[in-house]
Amino acid sequence: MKGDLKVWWDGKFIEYKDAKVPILTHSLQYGSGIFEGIRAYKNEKGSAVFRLRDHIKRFFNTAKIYRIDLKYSMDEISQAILELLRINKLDECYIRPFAFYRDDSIGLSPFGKETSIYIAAVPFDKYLSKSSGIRCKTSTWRRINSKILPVQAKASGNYLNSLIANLEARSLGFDEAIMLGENGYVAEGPGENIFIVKDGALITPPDESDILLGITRDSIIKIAGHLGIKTLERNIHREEIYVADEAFFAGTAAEITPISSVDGITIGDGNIGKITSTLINEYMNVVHGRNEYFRDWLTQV
Ligand code: PY5
Repeated sequence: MKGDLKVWWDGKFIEYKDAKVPILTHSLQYGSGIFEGIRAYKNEKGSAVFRLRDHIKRFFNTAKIYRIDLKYSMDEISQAILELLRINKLDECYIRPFAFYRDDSIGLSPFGKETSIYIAAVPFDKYLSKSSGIRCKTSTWRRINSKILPVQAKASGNYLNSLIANLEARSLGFDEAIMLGENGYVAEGPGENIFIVKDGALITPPDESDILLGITRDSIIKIAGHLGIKTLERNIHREEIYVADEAFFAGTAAEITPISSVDGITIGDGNIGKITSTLINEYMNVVHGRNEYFRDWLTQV
């Protein structure tokens, strides 16, 4: 399937199968890649990329943190993404811009070494969703924090912390992990932000809780506000999820994924709650261009 796709690689469109790196590539050895995850959705005029500018801004911020010179402007990368979707004739897809140190010497320091960027776009359906909601486990692994790594940077290395938590949860028969921060409060999922619903309002961990400030999280807070649903950004105790009325994950890949149980405890009555389903419905309206109010979030392909 990917064999028929083209990717953008340092300014050129090439075949997916020709996009290869040496096995000793620095970013493969040491996790020094940086990336974004973006989705495009169909709408009545064709398709559009959701919150492209915000994702590109975060990509450039991550690059700055890791001293990667992207060599292209934000506008050039954005145009490359749109052109890639047109060339591959993709409407609904997942877009992965990735920058990395392509040096293949053994040394750890990438200082001053050459970098490359690629952009891949692939068809991608639901990430975690099951019609019934997912079963989560509180991880025994803590979420990384700002004393250890830049949590606002979307860097490959951060995802080993995500992966170890996900592997633990999956090997015990759960669908996904929930990670606590250093202080014991709820932080986020391995690749998703988390929300709970209590007494008609949303509660989500705040910026200070060392989460990745997700673009979906921000979209949900704004969409909920527009629907008259309040969001409190505050620390969440682990046990607050157990007694929440509803809970869900939010992320580009996960979109809005309802959580039906945590650590074997059923959330609410175990069915997808009213606020969660209202938000899923409105989020889908927004990304598919059926909500005029949030139309600026879409960049037409
Ligand atoms: N927290 C973490 C650790 C994430 O990796 C992600 C996104 C989010 C929160 C949500 O951020 P956003 O809403 O900006 O996407 N994860 C990626 C995604 O594309 C990768 C998942 C495999 O959703």
